[in-house]
Amino acid sequence: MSADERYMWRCLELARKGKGAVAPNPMVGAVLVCDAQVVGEGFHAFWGGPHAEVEAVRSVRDPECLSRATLYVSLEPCCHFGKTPPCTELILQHRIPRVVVACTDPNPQVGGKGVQRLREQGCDVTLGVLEKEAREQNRRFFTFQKKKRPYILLKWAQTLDGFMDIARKSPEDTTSYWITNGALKLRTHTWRAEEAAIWVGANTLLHDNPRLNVRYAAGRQPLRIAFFDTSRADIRRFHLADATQPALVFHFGEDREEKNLTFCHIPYFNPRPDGLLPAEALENMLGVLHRRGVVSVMVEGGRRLLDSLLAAGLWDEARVLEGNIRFGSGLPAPVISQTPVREEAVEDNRVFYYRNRP
Ligand code: AOF
Ligand code: ZN
Repeated sequence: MSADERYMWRCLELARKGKGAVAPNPMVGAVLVCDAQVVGEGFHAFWGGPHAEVEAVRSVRDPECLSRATLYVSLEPCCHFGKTPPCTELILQHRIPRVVVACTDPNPQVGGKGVQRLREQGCDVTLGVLEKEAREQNRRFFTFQKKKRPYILLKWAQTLDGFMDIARKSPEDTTSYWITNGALKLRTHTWRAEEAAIWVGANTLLHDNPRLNVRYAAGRQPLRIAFFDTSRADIRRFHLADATQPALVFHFGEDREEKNLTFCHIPYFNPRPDGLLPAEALENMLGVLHRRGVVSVMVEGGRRLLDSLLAAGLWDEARVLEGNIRFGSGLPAPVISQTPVREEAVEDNRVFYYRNRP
């Protein structure tokens, strides 16, 4: 590993400390090196707070050394006024002669202009050190900026014989059959805390009435999201709308705000002949989430919403939990026609990780 790569690893490690607190901003870490010594470190710690470069410069004891230093940063320095002033100007002001950047910032307000500004002012910029790793760390932010929609993570549990539920005789039958083990239940709650939002379909809301909060792990509570035709029934009968934490409901009615409950209008749509939600309807909902700064969603079912997103290619990652049990018959789980990128054993259960690689 080269010296540039070693310092960039440290930037990625520092960046991680902002996890869960910076969204919808990216996680960013920065290291200042002078005469082969690390003289400063910093990371973006919370949304609206100082950027990594600012923290790194602040942490330096002897600012004199900055005019001989190299700044390592895991994302291109910004050149715009957001909540905070441009980092490029800070770098130029301190006459830092060399900057090593992992990847360009996909935010259209920056998008390469930060690197360009530094180079025009005579700064020596190296771009692309640990680029793949840096993009992976901020994959939610990259997808959000580039595709103008949240990063979409699909999650479901299935039996060894590929069913996600038993065969229900009537809609009133709401007995729940647990598929996966206790360890995976804890894991699911950790995952919930890592995403900005959790999204379920109308049938899951009706049949399971899920709470969609984080109970068995520490961390932030995600925004709870569902589509529901509020002209047909009162949404308040569901846990999701209990106002204990924020929820967003897509409906055909008007935009409306109540305490911890946001109603967002989407244009009327009919399901496709095969029962799935049309791609356009999904895109409308995702567009609303993008405008509201929801950087990632974990979709926890049901079958129709998962299948609709899969059919439309609107997904980035999937985590399929396999319990050590067979149903023999029932509701078949969705099928992903790609090979998993990773497989993990959790006691007697397994998790298959997929990435959408079109
Ligand atoms: C950097 N260093 O540590 C981060 C950057 O509203 P602001 O001022 O916080 O700007 C947010 C945008 O700045 C964000 O969308 C992304 O493009 C960039 N984030 N840039 O130079 C950092 N966190
Ligand atoms: Zn900045």
